[in-house]
Order: sequence, then structure tokens, then C-alpha cells
Amino acid sequence: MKRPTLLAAALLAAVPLVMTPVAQAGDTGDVRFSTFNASLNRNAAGQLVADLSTPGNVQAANVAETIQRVRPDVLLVNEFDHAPEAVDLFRDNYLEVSHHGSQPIDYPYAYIAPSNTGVPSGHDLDNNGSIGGGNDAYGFGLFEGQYGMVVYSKFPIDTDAVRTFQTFRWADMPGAMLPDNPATPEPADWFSADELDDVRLSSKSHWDMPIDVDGTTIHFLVSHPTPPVFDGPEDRNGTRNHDEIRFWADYVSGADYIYDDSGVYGGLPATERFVIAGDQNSDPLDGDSVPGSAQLLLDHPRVNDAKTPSRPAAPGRPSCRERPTCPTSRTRASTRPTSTTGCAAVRATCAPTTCCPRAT
Ligand SMILES: [Ca+2]
Ligand SMILES: [Ca+2]
Ligand SMILES: [Ca+2]
Ligand SMILES: [Ca+2]
Repeated sequence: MKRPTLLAAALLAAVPLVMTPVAQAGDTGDVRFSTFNASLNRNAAGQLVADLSTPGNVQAANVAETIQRVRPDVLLVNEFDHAPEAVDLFRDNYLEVSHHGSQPIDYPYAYIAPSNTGVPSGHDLDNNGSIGGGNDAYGFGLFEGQYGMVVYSKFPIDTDAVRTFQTFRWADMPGAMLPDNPATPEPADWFSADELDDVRLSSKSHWDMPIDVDGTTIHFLVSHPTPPVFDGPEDRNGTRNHDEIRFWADYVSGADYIYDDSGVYGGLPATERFVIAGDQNSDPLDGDSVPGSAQLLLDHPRVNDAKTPSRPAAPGRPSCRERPTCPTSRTRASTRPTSTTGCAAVRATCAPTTCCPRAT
């Protein structure tokens, strides 16, 4: 089965968790942060740039129109291949062009950085007896940067102060949920010691991006944890998904074990404001993620999720947190063996108008 399609579908649970101060930032009223898994990933390096080099790509136009109609001030796009050239091409040929009468949108600021996807690890990480291919990369991907991410913003991004956590090693997280090979008595031994010296936590990257909102710094904490599926009984992706989510929970707690790609240690100071965003691939009520993963953020004492979902559920549908199971996931599971959709996913989309978005 084609992996890219599956990954694109495995959206989820994401939690753009909004700190109360965000809505009060600046003097201009509310500031809107959004996260959108746009599936602007392609099957080969260079293809996204080719597609965006001219207007007329239907998918890109649809994505742009969605953004234009929702009009967030700061936007994370998940599944945008790491191709710096594509950042401007998407602005020039799609965001700044009207689609079906929508108003063009201008983002003066943007940020993109490398992703672990498709970067060869040199190890047999899936233990299939050979080295190479997407499953042995630091993050699943058919080429370097596939399924990356980009941020667009109406407010200045303090790029000099951005912290990236692409190379943080999974084993350096205290109490890491390292996967176990169930066929052996030793615990947490799916990866060899040599592999654990290299294995990275982030399946794409984790970025702390300070955004200057009229003089107030808001840290936009973005990532795209792996889907918890596409693995075996060792659940190496489920456990990784859990710890990728946990990373931000620890970060906003000020954890001092965390180091960034520049070798600077420390989490976010308690005085700083933040928004956590991204397709977390984890549903608090349903699906294949490790139970409790999404709750690490949703129930975190520093996170205010009182406003999610920010709009009432669609008529006839319960709100996310009232729903014991998510019916759409059944539909989706029948066609795509991903975890789930809906419920918390609404928090991850640009247009949180319904509790459970349709499968796409
Ligand atoms: Ca191995
Ligand atoms: Ca392998
Ligand atoms: Ca074992
Ligand atoms: Ca799994």
C-alpha cells in the first residue's frame, strides 16, 4: 500500500493548545494561530517545487483557498516537503492569488528548516534484515525532507532565536518509552545500543519559534509526531509518537535535559507564552496511539485548552470530549489503516467548524 497516502490520512488529534494570553496579545484584538496538515508532500524530491512553479495545481489551489477563507495570522503547514524554494512559490502562485472569489492572503514572514524524514540513519531500524529505505531513515520518508513543514506568519519570526530539535536523541529523554522486542526477555531492546546512540526522537523536527506579536513574544511550538501505526507488536511508532508529544509537555515544564541543535540546554522559561501546534497523530479517546499521549498536553497545567474546540459541534454531533468513540474513524479504518480521525483532529485544522471532519 502506498505509504504517502496513508501518512497523509493519518492526521490527528492534534492539539493547537492555546494559552489564554494569546488571545490578549497586542492591541489589535485576537491573534489566530492555526495548524493544517495540507498533504503538500510529493513522491519525489523536486516535485513540489515543480508543482508550485506555476499556478493551476488543483490541490495547492484548494489548500490556498482554505487558508484564504480561514485567514489565520500564524500558520503551521504539516506535510510540506522541505524545499525552501517552494515557500515563496506557494506564496506567489497560490496564497497571493484569488481562488473562487476568495481574498488573497499575504504572509510577509515564513520559516522552513530540515526534517529527519528520509535522512538515512545507516541502521536497520525496522529490523527487517537490511539497511535502507524509508523505514530505516531517522524519520519515515522516501527522500530527504518529504513530509516536512513550513510556517507562514503575518507577524515577525525571530529567526535568530528559533530553536530546533531535529537531532535530539530519543535515548536522552529520561524515562523514554523505548520500544521492546517482544521476542526477547530483555526490556526496551528493539534498538541496539549502537542504534540508540543515533536514533532521533523527532520524526520530522520540533521547532520553538518566537513570534513577535506587536511586542509580545509568543513561542509557536510546532511538530508532526509519527503516526502510531506502520509498525509491529514492538509499537516503535506508537511509543515514538508518545514521546514526541511528551517532548513539548516537558519543554513547557522547563525540563533541563532538553538540548537543541545548537547544543543549548533547557526548556521554556515559565514566564514565556506559547502555542503548541501540529498534527499530533494521537486521539485522546480513540485510535492506535499509546493511551494518554494527547492528555500529556491537553491536561498539562500550563496548557489552557478551555477553548478547544473553539466552535460548537456540527448539528447532531457531540462535542469532541463528550464522544466516547469517533464514528468517522470506523469509516476511515475501513479504507485506510491509520489510527483515527475527528474529535481532537478538529483542533488541528484550519477550519474547526465540525467536531469530526469528513475523511479526505
Ligand atoms: Ca536494528
Ligand atoms: Ca531495515
Ligand atoms: Ca525484549
Ligand atoms: Ca503501532
